[in-house]
Amino acid sequence: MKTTVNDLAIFGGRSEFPSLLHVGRPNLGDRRGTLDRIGAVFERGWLTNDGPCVRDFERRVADLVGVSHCVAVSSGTTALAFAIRAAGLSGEVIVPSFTFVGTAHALYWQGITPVFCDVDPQTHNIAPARVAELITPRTSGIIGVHLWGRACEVEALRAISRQHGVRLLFDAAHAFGCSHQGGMIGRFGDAEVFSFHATKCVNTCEGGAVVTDNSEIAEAVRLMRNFGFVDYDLVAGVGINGKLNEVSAAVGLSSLDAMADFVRVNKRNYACYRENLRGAAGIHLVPHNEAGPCNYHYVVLEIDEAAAGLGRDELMRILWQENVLARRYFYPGCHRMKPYCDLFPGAGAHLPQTERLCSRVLCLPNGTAAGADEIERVCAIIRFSLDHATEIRAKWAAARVEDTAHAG
Ligand code: T4K
Repeated sequence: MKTTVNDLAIFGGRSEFPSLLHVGRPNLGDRRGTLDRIGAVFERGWLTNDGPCVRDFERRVADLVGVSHCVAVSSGTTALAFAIRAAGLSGEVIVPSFTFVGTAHALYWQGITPVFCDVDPQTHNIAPARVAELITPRTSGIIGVHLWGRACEVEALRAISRQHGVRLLFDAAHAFGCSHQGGMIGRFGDAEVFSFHATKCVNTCEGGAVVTDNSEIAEAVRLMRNFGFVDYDLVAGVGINGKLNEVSAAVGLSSLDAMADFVRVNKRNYACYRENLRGAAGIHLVPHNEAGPCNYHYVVLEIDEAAAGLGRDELMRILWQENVLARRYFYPGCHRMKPYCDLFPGAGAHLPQTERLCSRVLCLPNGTAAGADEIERVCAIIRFSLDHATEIRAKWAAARVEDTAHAG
C-alpha cells in the first residue's frame, strides 16, 4: 500500500507486484482435458488439413453464433484477408483507423486501399455518418470493427452498404460470445471474422475464423486456406496455406468448454474494476453491452487529463513501474503507422475522435490471470496517483530540472 508518493515505484519505492501483470494473459481451459485431446490428435496421426478437431471446433463456433458456416484458419488476420478476397473487395475499403493494425494490413496486403474513417466518441466504433461521406466510385466495401466486443451500428452500416451496393464485413476479433439486439455477433454483414489468438477470451493459441451464411464466401475461404485444392490433383484457383492445425483446434475445443467460466471471471473482474474506480475523477470505465451475452474481455479506461490531473501516458508510466503492463490499444492509430502515415500524411485532421481516443484509452489486465486482490491493488494505485497528481508532477518537473542541470 502506498502512503506517500515516494512509495510509488516510479520514485524508488517497491513495485506493487513482484512480477508483471499483463493485458492478454491466456485463459487456459482444463489442462488435463486439453492434454488428453492433444494426445488423441497424436494417436490419430492426423495433425492438420481439415482434421476432426478443426471440424468439431468449426461446428461448435457456427452453432454458438447461429450461422451456417464457420471456416477456421490460422489467425484472425488471415481470416480477414480471406474474407476480404472472398467477398471480392478491391479499390478502396472504408475501415476505422482506431483498430489493431492487422485490420488495415489485411486490405493493403492485397493491394486494396484502406480509407480511414473516424469513430463515434461514445462507442469507439466506426461512425456511419462519416462512412457515408467517404464513399467514392472506387469503394467496394466497408469493414466495421466491433471494438472491445461492442457491436457497431450494424443497421445503419447495412443501410449504407445497400444504398451504395458495396459489401459489408465485420472484424469481430474482440467479439466472440458477444451479442447485438438479440443476435450473436458473427451473424451480421456478408461475413464476420473472429480471432482466437492467445490473448482472446477463447483461444486456439493462434487462430481465427470466417463465419457467414453466404455459401459462396464460405466455399471460397475453404479453398483459399488450402492452396485452392478441391481434390487431390485438382486446384480451382489461387490459395495459400491458412489452415488451423489439429493441436490448436484441440486447445480451442477445451477453451470453448471453459468459455462460460472465462466469461464469469471476466464479468466479476469488470465489476470489481467498476466498484473500485467508482467516482475516480477523470476516469471513465468503458461500459459493456450487458443487454445480452457479452464476453467482458476488455477492460478499457478513458482518461480525461484535465479532470484526472494526470494524462493517460503519465498514468501508464506509473503503472508500468508497479509491474502493471497496462496497454494503450490502439495508439497511435493505423493512420500514424507505416505505410499509412506515408500514404496519407495529415490524415489525423479528418480523424479527430480517433486522435482523441488514441491519447486517452488505457486497457487493464483481465481474464483468469487477474483476481480481485490484484484488481483492487491496481485500482488503489490509480486512485492514489490521481489523489497525488500535483505532487507527482512537481516531482517529475524537479527531476527534469536536475537532469538538465547535470547535462549542462
Ligand atoms: N482485429 C482486431 C480488432 C484485433 O484486435 C486483432 C488482434 C486482429 C484483428 C488480428 O487477429 P490475430 O491475427 O492476432 O488473430 C495482441 C494480439 O497479438 C492481437 O491478437 C490482438 N488483436 C491485440 C489486441 O493484442 P499485442 O501487440 O498486444 O501482443 P503482445 O504480444 O504484446 O501480447 C499481449 C500481452 O499478452 C503481453 O503483454 C503478454 C501476454 N501474452 C501474450 C501471448 C501471445 C501472454 O501472456 N502469453 C502469450 O502467449 O497484440
